[in-house]
Amino acid sequence: MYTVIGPVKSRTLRVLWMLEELGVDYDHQPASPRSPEVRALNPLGKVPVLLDDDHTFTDSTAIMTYLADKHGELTFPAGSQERAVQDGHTGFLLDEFDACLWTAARHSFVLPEERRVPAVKDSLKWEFERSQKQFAERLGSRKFLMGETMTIPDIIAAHCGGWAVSANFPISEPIFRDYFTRLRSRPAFLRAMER
Ligand SMILES: N[C@@H](CCC(=O)N[C@@H](CS)C(=O)NCC(=O)O)C(=O)O
Repeated sequence: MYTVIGPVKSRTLRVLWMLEELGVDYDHQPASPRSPEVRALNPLGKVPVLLDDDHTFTDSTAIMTYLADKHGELTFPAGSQERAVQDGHTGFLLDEFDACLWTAARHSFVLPEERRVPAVKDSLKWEFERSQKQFAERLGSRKFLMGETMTIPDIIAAHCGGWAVSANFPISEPIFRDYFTRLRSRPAFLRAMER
């Protein structure tokens, strides 16, 4: 039995969504980032954390990769050429979408107040718009980034789409908006959101 730790309104949603897609049983403890419960498992205080028997795993991408490999779904097999392409999409999304949104969050409410530089957000919004164009080129007319098969980077991209909307980052690419709206209407996503 898996236990997922972290609130739905965080990157924990990626793991909850994946487990719902896999149709696997799990417990969910919505402990807050930096809470004593989370720090006891991850000294950085970051979520998500996954408990699997005696093992503790951190980082949403590492956890999703573990689950996808273990269950043989939502990924191409390790060592395949498709997997290298898939991992390239994952890297792009972490560098260009996640990092941008996370830097904005740091300068809004994560860093100590005296260390925040709110003006950086204008530049990040510009970068995010540019990255959406690059995303649209990657996706083309495909259903998912890897074609007909939904994989880990689709979960990251669609999670970042919703994150961008709630952080007031403009969605400038209709292709990106249509894509993440479609993914976020999947029954597994809606079940994860109900947590
Ligand atoms: N790369 C990590 C980032 C984890 C992370 O920063 N999580 C946020 C919530 S979405 C957090 O716990 N922040 C608390 C902090 O940075 O102190 C992942 O993908 O899991």
